[in-house]
Formats: sequence, structure tokens, C-alpha cells
Amino acid sequence: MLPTIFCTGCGIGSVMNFSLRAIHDLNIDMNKTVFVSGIGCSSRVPGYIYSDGLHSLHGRAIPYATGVKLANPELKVIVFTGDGDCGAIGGNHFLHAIRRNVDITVISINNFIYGMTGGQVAPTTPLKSKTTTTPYGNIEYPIDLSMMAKVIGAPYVARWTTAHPVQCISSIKKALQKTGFSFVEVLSPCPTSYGRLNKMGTTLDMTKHFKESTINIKIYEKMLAEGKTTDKMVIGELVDIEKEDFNTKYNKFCGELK
Ligand SMILES: Cc1ncc(C[n+]2csc(CCOP(=O)(O)OP(=O)(O)O)c2C)c(N)n1
Ligand code: SF4
Repeated sequence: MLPTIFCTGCGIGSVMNFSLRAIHDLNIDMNKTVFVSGIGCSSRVPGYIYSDGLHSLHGRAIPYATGVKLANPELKVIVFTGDGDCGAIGGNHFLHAIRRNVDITVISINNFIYGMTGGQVAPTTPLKSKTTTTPYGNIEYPIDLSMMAKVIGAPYVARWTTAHPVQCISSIKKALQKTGFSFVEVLSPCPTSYGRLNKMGTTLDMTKHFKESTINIKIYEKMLAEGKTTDKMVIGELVDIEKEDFNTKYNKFCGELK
């Protein structure tokens, strides 16, 4: 096992494990793969992978990844990003890379908080949750990263939790094989900040909570058809469509100009 900066019980190692399993199963050439991240606990992942990587600036992983892909379209570009990195300071980059349909895979490790800097509120922090900057509970409505990706038009979007390893690996494989912007969000325990402040118990307790507080999209759709609803977070494969990516459009456009 590698020595990492991750706290005992942190879910980031599991997400890294799922991602590497998917890459291994697909026999992806690591000599043609670049891992890109911003800043945060989750953004440390590329540093533990024996491959080319860019540990960039907080919130800026996606523009770096876009640059890599446009400069050398032969490369597979994989981003690891926290929910703060992706949805707060990097929120606009996230939206516009989806809009452009840049051919990159973004794996967002959502622990509902800013882990690395001591547990401040994030745009994904649920209402009423305690953080170091909302000690009496969060009053801001959270954003849903996967639903944002879906609405803006990402051709592949899936959300799972660290309690769903098999499904998560399968979705990461599909994301890696998709041409265009693919997004996999993984709900992951941060026992040190989020868990402790919200009295959620051990990582095992947090993992059980993920199972209880989420609902598979297939069951959710049946419920909707029956006129029922739920507060649970929808997980599963949320989008899987084909859509021309930026590089293909760009090459066609250049060809037309000649
Ligand atoms: C421009 C800039 N602003 C703020 C910071 C401080 N900072 C570092 S990591 C971080 C948030 C980390 O949260 P998240 O992206 O959700 O990742 P996690 O640590 O939870 O995995 C912040 C605010 C920074 N490094 N650079
Ligand atoms: S602070 Fe939270 S997210 Fe960061 S390594 Fe520790 S448990 Fe993981």
C-alpha cells in the first residue's frame, strides 16, 4: 500500500482504487494518459499514479486538461477533482468544458465539504449540515454536480458512492470509453471534517448512510411514474448518449475552411 496523505477512513483511496481498476481492465496505455487535478485532498490522486500528471491550481484542473487534450488529441486525459474544486472556484470551467464537449473524463470526489482546508462549507454541502464556517448549520441550497452536467449536455454522466464499487468501476469504464465530456461523481466519506462535525460516526456508518440516503435512477423513475417522490439523492447512470466532441468538430471545421 502506498503511503498517502489521506486520513484513516477517507474515501478518496477507494475512488482511486476504482479508477485504477477500470483503467487496468480496459488495458489503457499509461504512456498515453495524463492525470490532471487542482488542489484539495482529492486532487492529490495523480501524485500517486505512475504516469504523467499535472497537479495544477485550485479549481483549474479542467482548463489544464482542456489544454492537454487540444494540444495532443492522442492523449487520454483524466481529471480528479473535489466537489469544491469542481463546483465552486472551478464551476465555470466545469460548465464550459461540458458546453464545448471536450473529450476528457472528470471524476469528482464529492465529500460535501472542503476537506483539505479544515472543513469549510462547499457548494455541495447539504442544507442544515455543520461545517467549520456554518457551525449552526448550512442555510444555502446545495448544487447537484451530476444534474448540472446532465442539463448542460454532457454525453456521459453517472453518480455512485464508495458503497457501490462494482457499479462505480463499470461507470468509470464507460466514461473512459466515451468520446466527449464524461463525468463520474462519487459520493465519498470525509470522516475527519464532514463526518466528525455532523456526528456521522465511523466511515462504515457513513458508508451505510450513503446506501440509505440514495436511490437508484431505475427505481426513482418507477416512483415518478407512480406519482411518488423522494428526498433521496439519485444515483446510477444518468446520461449515456453520443455527441460529437470538440476535437472532431474543430477538425471538420478546419477542413471546411481549406
Ligand atoms: C485560489 C485558491 N483558493 C483557495 C485555496 C485554498 N484551498 C485549497 S483546497 C480548497 C478546497 C478543497 O475542497 P475540495 O475541492 O472539495 O477538495 P477536498 O479537499 O474536499 O478533497 C481550498 C479552498 C487555494 N489553494 N487556491
Ligand atoms: S480531510 Fe477528509 S477528504 Fe481530506 S484526507 Fe482527511 S478524510 Fe479525506
